[in-house]
Order: sequence, then C-alpha cells, then structure tokens
Amino acid sequence: MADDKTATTVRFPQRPPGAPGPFRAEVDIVDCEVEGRIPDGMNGCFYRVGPDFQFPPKFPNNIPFDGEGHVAMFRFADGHVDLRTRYVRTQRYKTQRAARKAVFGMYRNPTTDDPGLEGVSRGTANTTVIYHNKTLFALKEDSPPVAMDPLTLETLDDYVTFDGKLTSQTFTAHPKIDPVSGEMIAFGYEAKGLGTDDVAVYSIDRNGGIAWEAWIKVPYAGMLHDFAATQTHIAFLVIPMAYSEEQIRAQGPHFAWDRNLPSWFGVMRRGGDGSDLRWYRGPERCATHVMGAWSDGSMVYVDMDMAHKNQFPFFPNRYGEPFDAVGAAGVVTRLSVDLSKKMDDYDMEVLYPNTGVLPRQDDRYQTVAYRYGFMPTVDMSKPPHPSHAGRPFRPNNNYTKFDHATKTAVTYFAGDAVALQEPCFVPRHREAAEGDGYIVGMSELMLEGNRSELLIIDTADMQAGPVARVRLPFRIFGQVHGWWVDAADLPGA
Ligand code: V55
Ligand code: FE
Repeated sequence: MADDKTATTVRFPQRPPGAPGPFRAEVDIVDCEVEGRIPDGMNGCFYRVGPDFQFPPKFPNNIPFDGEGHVAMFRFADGHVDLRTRYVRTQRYKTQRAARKAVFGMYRNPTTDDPGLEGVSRGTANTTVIYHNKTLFALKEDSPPVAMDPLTLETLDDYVTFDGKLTSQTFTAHPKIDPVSGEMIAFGYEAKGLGTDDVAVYSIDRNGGIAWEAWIKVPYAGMLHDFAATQTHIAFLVIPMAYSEEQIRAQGPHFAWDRNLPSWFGVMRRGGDGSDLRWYRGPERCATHVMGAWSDGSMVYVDMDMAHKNQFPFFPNRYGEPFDAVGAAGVVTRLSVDLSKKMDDYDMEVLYPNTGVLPRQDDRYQTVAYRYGFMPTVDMSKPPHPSHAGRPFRPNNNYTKFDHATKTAVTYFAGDAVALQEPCFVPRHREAAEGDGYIVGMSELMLEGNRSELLIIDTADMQAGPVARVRLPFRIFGQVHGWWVDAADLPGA
C-alpha cells in the first residue's frame, strides 16, 4: 500500500477489556448535572490537565505520559457548573493534526521523531495547569510553557519565553506561587538540552517578567519533576530516575531507574547567583511531589510523598529488576537540613503511615510554614476490587487530610470501585483560614457505566464525604494535576 498520509487510518492499539483508552473529544456541557448542593460562594474555575493521545502513538509501547495535553475547565457560578475541555494547541499538536498522525516518537526521545521536525517543540503541555498574571499556563517539564485564555481555553502562545528572557530549553510543571510577593518561582532541568546537568532557576514577577535567574549544576541528570521554594531558599531532590543514553539509543523512554545511584538534596539561597548551593546525600529513594516547604532560620523543611523504589512502572529498571509495587508505595516524609551545621546527609522523617501519591496543600501557603496537606491514599491492607483488574496501580480510594500540628490524618473512603485523582483545595471564601474550605477531585466510577464525577468535600468534615457531586455522562481523560482560580481573580471580574 502506498505510504502516503491518506493511507493511514486511525486505529489505536488493542487494550485489555475495561482498560481506559484515549478520550479525544473536546466537550462543552452547559449546566452539568449536580447531585447535592454546590456550596454558596464557591465561584471560580477548577482546571485540570492530563495526557490524551491525539493519534495512535508512533510506538505502540509509548508510555501514558506522552499523550497530548487536554485541559478541562469546570466553571462554578452561583450553584451552576459548566464544563469545557480543549486540547492544548501545542506546536506538536498542530503539526500532528496537519499530518493526521503521530509524527513525534517515544517519550522525551527526539531521536525517534519523523525527520524534518527540528525546531518544532516536542512539548505536550500535559502535566500541570497553573494561573499567574491572568494567564493559564499548560506545562510539560521538557519544554517552555504554553499560554491559554483562562475563560475560553484558547491557546494564546505555544512557546512562552517571557519576552525572550527564558533561555532554558525546559520549564518545570511545578512552579510555586509566593503568596507574599506574587512571584512565580520556577526552574528548568536538562536546561541546555537532552541529558545535560544544567538547571536554570527563575522568578517571574507578578507582571510576567523574569526578575531573577540563576544557573546551577546537578550531581547527575535525574528526573527533577518538582522542587521546593521557601521565602528564603530553593531546594531540589535529584532521584535515581536517571537520564539514560541506553534508553535513548534503544528507542525507549528518556529515563531508567538506577538503584545504584544515591538521591541528592540540594539547597540554595533564593535571589542569589547559585554559588552557595549545597548538596546533601541520601539513599535510593523515589519522591516526585512536594506537599509543602518552608524555612525557619537555618532550617529548611520539605514534605514529599516518598518511596524506596521506582514509582513508575513504565520507566524501566536499569538492571532489569521487575517493578516492585510494595517498594513503590509512598508515604509523607519530611526532608530537612540545618544550613548552619556541617552535614553530609539530609534528614528524613516519615510523618504518617498512609500510602499515596499526589500530595497537595492549601496553595495560598506555598513557600511558607503550613499546617494542612491533602493526598489521595489507598488502604493496602484491603484486597483489591475485581474492577481494578488490568491496572498497573491500586487506584486511590481515599482522600486524606493531614494536620501537621496534631500529627493526625482523617480520611474519606470513597468505596473500593473508584479511582480518585489528585485533589485541589478551594478556600471557603477569600479570607478563610488555612485549610478551611473544600477539596475538589475527579472520581472514576468503574462499576457505574464507566462514568466520572467531580467530588466536592468539605475539609471540616472529610469523613462525611461529598457535599456535592458533578456527574459527567462519560468517563473523562485522566488527570495529572489541577488548579483552582477564584472568580474574583479571573480576567474581567
Ligand atoms: C511526571 C509526570 C509526567 C512526566 C514526568 O508525575 C513526571 C510525574 C505527565 O508527565 O513527564
Ligand atoms: Fe507532578
């Protein structure tokens, strides 16, 4: 058959029965069905994003993290909820749409792309949406930000450079918003290209200009997915999910887990030139997300969900060990260093026994001392529900609220036949105390017609469960991260 594009019809690889496939539809629902009552005063937008393959992947063994970014916006207004979803119009999306097929190859492996794509951004914008300077940014850590209109989800700029000042080739999916200064603190790793050990750190001021920049080196090019910013310091945890030349050559994904590598915790002063950066050693550990972080004099504290082993079944172990689901279970762990002491290793303290991933906080407390955290968790002692068959992970069936002042955790158990996605905190009102409000989070109902619903849970009474559920008539694409914007902060308010 002729090898032209008209000969390529769209057909996705076979999946096991019940396993979720791509969503692909861009949706508008005016006035979603709501069970219960949307809380008075809950006005604003909940944005979420996740990978959703636009076309069958060029490599059938490509990993879920390489799907194109699809954003969902739930707009809350006076008890009504409208849903809009749009793919991010990345350079990659537009190129593939014109070709009517995937032309980019394996996850973060440019050697697998069709020829002639040099200069087209590979970024999928599939990991986070964050709001700053009245702009919704869709982010992927291998490329610069993509800017979207927060009300229409129209893509406004497919390659944001902050007036040409962003010289890093990459930009994290986990910027932090400083509630005091209004700055967005961010960084890029492998900042000078594939596998480089250069990291650029930035502050973007409240008007969207780059106000501070420092360049540092990491001990090795490991995945730097998240980081910590406090009022005075920046901290990084380098984990043994290492850039792999071997994988690149074998047309595999960017990373392999190297159990022989240590983890490294690096701390530097905010606002400096990076020359004060110090690295503290630790054992083989996997930790991808920061719940909260703060500085107290010479002490720097960073809370992360942390596991002993590779937490990503689709990134291979370098020495061929099978995926270890028990070693992959993460617990909320406090990393700390005392900058006034001569220390070689960083300190670690496990705070709670609950296992889970994707911790969050009341985002108004990013960079400062905080009390409350939220995380989807799973009770590993219960046998898995039959509806979980064929899934790589035990889906999260709990939302847990952690109170660091009393060291207690309270949990809403959502039932064994659901999969809960990352929660996002919504303040009860603009002046509400820390942690006082709601969490919103998507729940996949695996028995009930494969639907999804958005749960709204009052953080003052977690165990009571949702005060309202926004019921969708379909199962929506999976989420990596989400963000809440109060209506008063939206453009035109
Ligand atoms: C993560 C997610 C990514 C990625 C690297 O959760 C790390 C961590 C959705 O993409 O590319
Ligand atoms: Fe993340």
